[in-house]
Amino acid sequence: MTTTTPNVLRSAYQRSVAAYWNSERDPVNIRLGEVDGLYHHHYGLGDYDPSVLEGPEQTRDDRIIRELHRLETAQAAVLLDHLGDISPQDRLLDAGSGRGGTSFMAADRFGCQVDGVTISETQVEFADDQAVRRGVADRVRFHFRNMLDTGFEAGSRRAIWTNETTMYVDLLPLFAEFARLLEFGGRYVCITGCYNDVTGGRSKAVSRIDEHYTCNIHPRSAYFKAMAANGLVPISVLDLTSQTIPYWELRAKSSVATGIEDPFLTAYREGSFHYLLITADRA
Ligand code: GPP
Ligand code: MG
Repeated sequence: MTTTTPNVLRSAYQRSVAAYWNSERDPVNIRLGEVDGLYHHHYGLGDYDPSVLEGPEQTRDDRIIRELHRLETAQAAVLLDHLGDISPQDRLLDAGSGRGGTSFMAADRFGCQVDGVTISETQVEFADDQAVRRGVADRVRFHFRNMLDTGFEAGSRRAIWTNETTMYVDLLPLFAEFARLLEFGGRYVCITGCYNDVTGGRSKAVSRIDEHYTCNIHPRSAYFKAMAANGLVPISVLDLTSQTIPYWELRAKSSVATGIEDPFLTAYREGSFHYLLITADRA
């Protein structure tokens, strides 16, 4: 059973992040979600079909939107590929669940129960409404809770993921909470952007990304230190940087570009920033 968590927003920073996501209605997210009802808050993976840029001008924008959405859905599918064997009895946690896209894909693939937590009440309402529309409200639920202190029962989770959400929290308390929630041998999958502290500090382009989203991108090493400190043992680390660059190139040519495309492309190309998928098991 679960307990409710009072005082979800615990700092001025967390309140400002919640305010950002409560008012966010960005066409790059809404118009892509309207393609098939899966609303994502992450980026894409894989090569785009160059033919979307050709053909009739009046449908060009629609073709690009659909292609960006296909690449974002492909990204979530890669994350789910790393969750291991999940049975319908298992319970999963989507930490920073946004409008619910990855949670619904997990529930469809595994037939299991998924809880999503977010500090945006608007996102909880939106995603719960999607769960009703999709007919899965009995097993996919969204909660106004803080991923640093979810209130869920210890050992209750077979797997947990964060799909581009860890840049909003300190990693040590986050992974302590995940270690508490995961059963022994349970799995954690993280897709994140992190800066390259092997070659230097936070680059100008990375700082621009932080400023744009009110987030705090961590150095690469911080992930592995915080996992080791909390009994989370990496089993694979994939550098997805080269596979996400085409998404940003296509997005830069689209009508839904937000202005953050150039900093992402600069940071990835200059090597100051990586797009990583880290899989770890609870020891
Ligand atoms: C937002 O996705 C994702 C983040 C704010 C995390 C930052 C990610 C990094 C890899 C640094 P979104 O889909 O809401 O963003 P956008 O509106 O730009 O599409
Ligand atoms: Mg988006």
